[in-house]
Amino acid sequence: ILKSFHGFHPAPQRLCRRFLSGPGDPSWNDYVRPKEFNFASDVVDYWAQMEMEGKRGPNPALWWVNNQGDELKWSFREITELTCRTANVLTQTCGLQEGDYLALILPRVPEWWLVAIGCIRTGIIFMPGTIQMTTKDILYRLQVSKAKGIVTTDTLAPVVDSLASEYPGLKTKLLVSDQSCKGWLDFRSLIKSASPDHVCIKSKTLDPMAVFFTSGTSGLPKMTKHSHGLALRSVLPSCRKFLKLKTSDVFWCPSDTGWIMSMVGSLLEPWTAGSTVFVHHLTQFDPKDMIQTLFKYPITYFLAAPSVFRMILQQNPTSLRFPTLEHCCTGGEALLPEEQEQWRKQTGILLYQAYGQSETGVTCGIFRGMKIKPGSMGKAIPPFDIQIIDDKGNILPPDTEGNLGIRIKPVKPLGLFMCYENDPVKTAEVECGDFYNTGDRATIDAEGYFFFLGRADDVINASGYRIGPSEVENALAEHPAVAESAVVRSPDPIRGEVVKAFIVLTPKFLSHDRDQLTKELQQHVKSVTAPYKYPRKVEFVPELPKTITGKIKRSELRKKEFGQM
Ligand code: BCO
Repeated sequence: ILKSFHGFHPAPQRLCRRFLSGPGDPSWNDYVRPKEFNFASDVVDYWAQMEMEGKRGPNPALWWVNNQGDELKWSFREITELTCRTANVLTQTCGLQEGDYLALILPRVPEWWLVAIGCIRTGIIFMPGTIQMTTKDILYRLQVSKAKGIVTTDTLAPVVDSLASEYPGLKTKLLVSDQSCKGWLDFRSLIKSASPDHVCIKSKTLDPMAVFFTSGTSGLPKMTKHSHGLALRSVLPSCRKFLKLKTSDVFWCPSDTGWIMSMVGSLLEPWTAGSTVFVHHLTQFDPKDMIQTLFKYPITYFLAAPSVFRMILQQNPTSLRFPTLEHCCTGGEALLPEEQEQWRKQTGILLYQAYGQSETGVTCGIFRGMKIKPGSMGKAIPPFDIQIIDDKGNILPPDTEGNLGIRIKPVKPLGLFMCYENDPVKTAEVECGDFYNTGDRATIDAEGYFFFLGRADDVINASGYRIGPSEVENALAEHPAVAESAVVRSPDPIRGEVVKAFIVLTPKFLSHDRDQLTKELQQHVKSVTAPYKYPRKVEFVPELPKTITGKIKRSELRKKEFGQM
């Protein structure tokens, strides 16, 4: 569909010219806060312009492959044109407007990038979600956000249709598939006929851009709302120094498109630098596939959760000396110093740690070239001022355990989430004095390096997924065998932590085969909520420890798991 390239209206791009090209402007620093910013016009279109002026090499902006031998390469000029077309589909064909919510539930297909940038061009707030979601997860997200539109695949389209009576608010349903589906608009054919002429909105930096759902100790996932500031943060000098990406880099972040890690690692960071985003559309995670990919393609930069690195190492292949790989970065869960060392020994490449949350994006990390301290997740990345605080928000001295806090007063830094949408109580709960309390326990040393210790609450971090115990307990409660349950984290050599369920059986099931029942309950959880949350460990118990008021003492069970009792 890219026969001509004519509809591109380049924005003035003064902002990006000041930093993205040349040695940079000294007045461009981590604390500047331009009133307006839009990643599509300020970054994507900037690189498209550079391509037109012959100032960017021939490497693609997006390089997509799958296991069936399909391959696709798009330049920034093509991305600009296709996302202008997408913007027109979203607004003209679908009638969506700035400020409307759109659920974006796609696997790693190129259209994910088109819809995300198309939304940014139009001010439609997109909500990435994993394709592992089940009926209930999707219904909840639609209802709580009052989404006007959804983009998904033919696998999930029937699920969405089955929700029509419970959620009649969908104005538009876009299908990304080679097949058609009744009642759904065919995205692929629509962008072919849509006009490439589109004028990007002039978004204010603090206007909303995207929402990520994130789990907490209690209740259902919260809508973590981010402004365009999340994208602008990638342009700030410290973020550029953190990864030190070049236009010639080929960047691979295999994280699921539903998570902020994918947004940062497969879109914002590499495209800000004019690098190539590499995407391997794996339908099922397989570390052997990953090794092959790292050998086969000229990937220079690899960002993934620690579990991915562990699973690759566990394959014990003859060689892990990847021909083009230069830099590896990991985040999303804790990494042990031994694992870091093992990766270095086997690949010859240092494994740099970073830390972030759905609320914070990239927060701290080992900057490229900076001294690595084993087990440390690095230093604060400005404009974030990170401190270790007590429960009242007082700053604690070095080497003292406390909560990892990000200063929000007097000014909330760019890149930090705006709020939990429609939930002022939960938003206020995470404010602690002058800080946002991440809920993570850590220490800082005298040189400003942070060391992660664990969650302060009951949230489970299993192979980089944040899982709320009550989400799993609610799923278990729907099974007739479960009288009550308590879900906690439990250590695991590969996934760091896994979900463990302590279950009290209903009398009818007491005589059932326990192994059989374990499998049945695991399958049940996989079917009622996103499968990554299922309890990999199950223990049947006669009763659960409780307080005198009847509240389950998850902490007691957790401590037992970690041998602390
Ligand atoms: O292990 P099982 O086979 O019993 O079950 C697995 C899957 O097979 C299964 N499953 C997956 N998709 C399914 C499905 N079942 C039914 N229908 C589907 N559509 O469910 C279980 C899913 O668990 P998993 O995803 O943990 O398993 P897997 O495949 O072993 O993947 C391993 C990892 C390491 C690749 C995966 O856990 C992963 O990607 N982890 C990283 C998550 C991540 O990116 N986190 C970052 C969050 S953002 C952040 O932290 C902020 C940083 C700035």
